[in-house]
Amino acid sequence: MRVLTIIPTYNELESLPKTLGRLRAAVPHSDVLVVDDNSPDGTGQLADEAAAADGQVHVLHRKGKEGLGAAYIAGFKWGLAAGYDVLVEMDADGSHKPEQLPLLLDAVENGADLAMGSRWVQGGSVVNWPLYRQAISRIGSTYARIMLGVKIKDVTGGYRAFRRSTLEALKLDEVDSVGYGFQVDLAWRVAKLGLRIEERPITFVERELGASKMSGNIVVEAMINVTKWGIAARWAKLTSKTPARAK
Ligand SMILES: Nc1nc2c(ncn2[C@@H]2O[C@H](COP(=O)(O)OP(=O)(O)OP(=O)(O)O)[C@@H](O)[C@H]2O)c(=O)[nH]1
Ligand SMILES: [Mg+2]
Repeated sequence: MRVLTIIPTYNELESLPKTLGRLRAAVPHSDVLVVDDNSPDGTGQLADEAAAADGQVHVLHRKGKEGLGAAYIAGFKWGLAAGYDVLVEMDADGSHKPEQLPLLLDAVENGADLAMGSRWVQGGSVVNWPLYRQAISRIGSTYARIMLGVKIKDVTGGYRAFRRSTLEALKLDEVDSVGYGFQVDLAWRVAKLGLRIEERPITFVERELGASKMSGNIVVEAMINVTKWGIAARWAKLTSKTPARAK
């Protein structure tokens, strides 16, 4: 299977070279697409240099910071057009260990339509992640699981491998949420299609270098959307079960 690992970047000058190096060593058959939003720190240039030195590394330059979701959508479209069979989401900051990517790729090879790296299944863990971030993640995931009625334990996680056909089945142009909301949105869309989602335990490592792009807004957006989607799904179920009145 032809694999493309998509790494969105915004000011990841320090982290990106390490992540790229580890990824190329751990999974040499995966091509890489860095999607940079014109990072002021020159991450895009650095990615260009990496691409010039390594034919399996590609770069997609975007005009400005439009959020993680928009960067991934652009990356997915690029990868689908280029004919890849599996498209991977991976953060640049080292939180997603490239050495664990084979776990996700194996799951897809064995039939999963979407393999998700999970901190909150047995065997999953977090390293150096502040307690308040763990709490937000756990509470957010649990809320989404209950509200949306999905079985996924780590629904906000961003280490994922999509089978090509899964992304083709999604209406990517309709996805407009950003941040964690984007990750939940995609998982929810895949779940609604009835496709096979499998979680694999990962060790999530807090970023060592560079600054976080996480914000309170991102969390609030995700919570509001999950609430809306959950209510809409319940409403749809309710109205579809109402028996048609005899004429
Ligand atoms: N292209 C692009 N990449 C982004 C944008 N926002 C975040 N990213 C990248 O998405 C990945 C995840 O962002 P992070 O800042 O690590 O967000 P996080 O993992 O939720 O938070 P921390 O790890 O705590 O900083 C990183 O590789 C970022 O550089 C964006 O607007 N555009
Ligand atoms: Mg991060």
